[in-house]
Amino acid sequence: MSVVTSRIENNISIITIDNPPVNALSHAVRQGLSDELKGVSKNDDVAAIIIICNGRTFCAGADISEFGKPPKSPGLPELMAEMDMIEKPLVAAVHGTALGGGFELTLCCHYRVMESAAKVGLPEVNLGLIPGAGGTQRLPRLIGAQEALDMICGGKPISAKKAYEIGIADHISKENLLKETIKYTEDLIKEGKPTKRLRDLDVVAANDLFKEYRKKIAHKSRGFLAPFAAIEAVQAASELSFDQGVAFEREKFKELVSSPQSKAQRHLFFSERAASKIPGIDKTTPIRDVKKVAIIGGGLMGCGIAINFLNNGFPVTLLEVSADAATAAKEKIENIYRSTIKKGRMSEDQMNSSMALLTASDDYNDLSASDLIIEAVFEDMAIKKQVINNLNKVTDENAIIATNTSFLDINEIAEGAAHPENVIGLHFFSPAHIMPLLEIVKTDKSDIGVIATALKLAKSIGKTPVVSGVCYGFIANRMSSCYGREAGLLLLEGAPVDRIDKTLYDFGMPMGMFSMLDMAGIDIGVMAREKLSSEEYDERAFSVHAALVKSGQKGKKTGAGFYKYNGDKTPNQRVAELSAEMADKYGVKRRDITTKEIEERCIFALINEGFKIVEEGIALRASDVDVVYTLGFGFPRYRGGPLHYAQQLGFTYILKRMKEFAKTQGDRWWAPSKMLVKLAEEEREENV
Ligand code: T1G
Repeated sequence: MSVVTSRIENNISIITIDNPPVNALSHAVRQGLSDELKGVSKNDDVAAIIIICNGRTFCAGADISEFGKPPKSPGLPELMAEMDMIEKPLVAAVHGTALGGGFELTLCCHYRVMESAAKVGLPEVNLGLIPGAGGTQRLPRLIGAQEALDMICGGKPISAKKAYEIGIADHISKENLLKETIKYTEDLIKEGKPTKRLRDLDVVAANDLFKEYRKKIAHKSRGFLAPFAAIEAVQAASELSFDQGVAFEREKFKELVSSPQSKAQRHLFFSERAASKIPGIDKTTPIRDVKKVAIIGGGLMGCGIAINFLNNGFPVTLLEVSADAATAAKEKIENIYRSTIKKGRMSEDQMNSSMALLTASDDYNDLSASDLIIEAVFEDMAIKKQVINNLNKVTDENAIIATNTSFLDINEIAEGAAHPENVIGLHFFSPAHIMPLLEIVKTDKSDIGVIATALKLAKSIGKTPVVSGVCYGFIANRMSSCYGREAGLLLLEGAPVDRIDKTLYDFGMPMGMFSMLDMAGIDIGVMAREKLSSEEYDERAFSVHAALVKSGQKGKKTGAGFYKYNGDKTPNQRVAELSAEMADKYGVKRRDITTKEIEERCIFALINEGFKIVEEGIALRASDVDVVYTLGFGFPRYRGGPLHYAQQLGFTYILKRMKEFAKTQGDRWWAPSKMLVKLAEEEREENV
């Protein structure tokens, strides 16, 4: 059955694309469209043409799985050049999300009818690309260069309402998209409306727009190639002819599609979707019906977690130790909403409808009707066990009990539950209502249906889930502690704190290790390590941290930590003194350290631990580790995550450098993971 079919109704040809799951513009679709369009444009019984899609969405873009393979004609640019020759009115009927090449297909049409809930967008920058089928040339001709840059460099879809306001949509359908598009097209024919080819229009661009735009995105797009290439392409649209501009765009696209950055970002696109594919879970796995949610603990995390559910329509009961504390927690949530409204990210109505779903309580009996209870109390095993004990008295065998613990052993927590099979870890990242990652930690006894329910819930609150086994720190924090260990040792070895941070920032991390510790609070890690034995972590590496906290310098919240925060942010001189003192105490040799060593010691520690996590079965696959570290700690997406980056850099090289580090550091932390050794061997065999 062809993925593209057509029929004629009242001298209008209706071409239908049917290529599940998202009508990606695969070769079969492009060929089918080309054939159908050639046929109808010559057919005298056809006065106008509608392009529509079956299924849940209009074309969601080029078929990303075809990238990197030999191109098969007709490519999208060829198809669109053919469409530009059509003399009959071409109308796109858009529902769902017309993205990338799908949106570009609509721009090749002369008119666009959108369903009121539909969206259009050019997300190519999220894949390390720019629109490659004329989008950078047609869109600015339709809506002006400024609006076009916002859509292309931002990579975010816009609503049908906005699309209509800025001139992308010509008509919004309220009831039946096809019927209303046919009616709209009949009117076009009656009124003798012309074909409206965007290639014939000029681009409106203010002076200095492109120079100013480069400055505007400099911080957010730091290190990425595609957003700046997009600016060049739109600038070309304002300076060159249409055909020259399309040629310019094509060259830029070809450069990017074969770049390591785009390969890395496409890797993450598929990895984030693969992470939800869990052995033993399929469409037949029983999913529990979660309607009511309870959160225990109204601290920063508890409130953030509650907001995720409130924003997605779940009634939430927030339990605290007293009525006053419960009221204070409710006020905390309201304050978070108010600051979100101030940033223009939500309306007063949205806040009110979310707040209407919130009940604050200090009585465990109020949780008895909850289907999911998430504890976010103080990070102390005894306190968490007490919570489980209390829950045993008020919940039944249907309630899922989740813990937000970052480090504690969830198997141990589950032991105290009346139904251990219902216990799972839901590890959110602070700020919990903003960070997209959710680690779903399965215990030895977690029921498969509970895991499947958690996966579905994650998506319903807009999170990207990754399943982890139980170990100290699960995936993200376990890797982060290794990265932090090397940064701490480098400090003792003589590397200044701001140089370590700048090196990691220049690598692409959102901020250096010590800046991040100051922001989160140095005391959190210090308290967590107090429960560890000296075998479990390197005391030397965190000795400066402990000394700072002991002297009350806990980070930004106390005005001083690794940096001083008195107006501007400057390195805390006390840190340099403490580093020397601790180096002396632990007999750590001080020396000049290269930027390269700083970067590789920290990043390779991440990589080695990541492979250990996979080989131990804590993570199901290497790409899960990449998803965790890019979404959880901002590892630069244009490097694809620590393990994808390792592959691009070369496993053999990493192993060689780790051996050199072992010579100076000892092999306590630099013994290579078996998986890394195996991958290096395979790499050498491939390169023979
Ligand atoms: N190509 C191939 N497969 C795709 C795909 C695509 N464009 N989009 C989605 N899939 C698969 C996805 O891997 C998953 O597969 C299934 O469809 C459901 O996706 C020339 C060069 C459309 C908003 O970047 O944003 O056009 O895991 O789980 O949550 O200028 O998919 O089931 O096997 O994400 O409902 C530009 C990418 C391409 C859009 C739907 N387009 N897709 O979200 O479902 S480049 C994009 C999405 C381009 C042109 C350029 C989302 C979605 P599986 P899903 P969803």
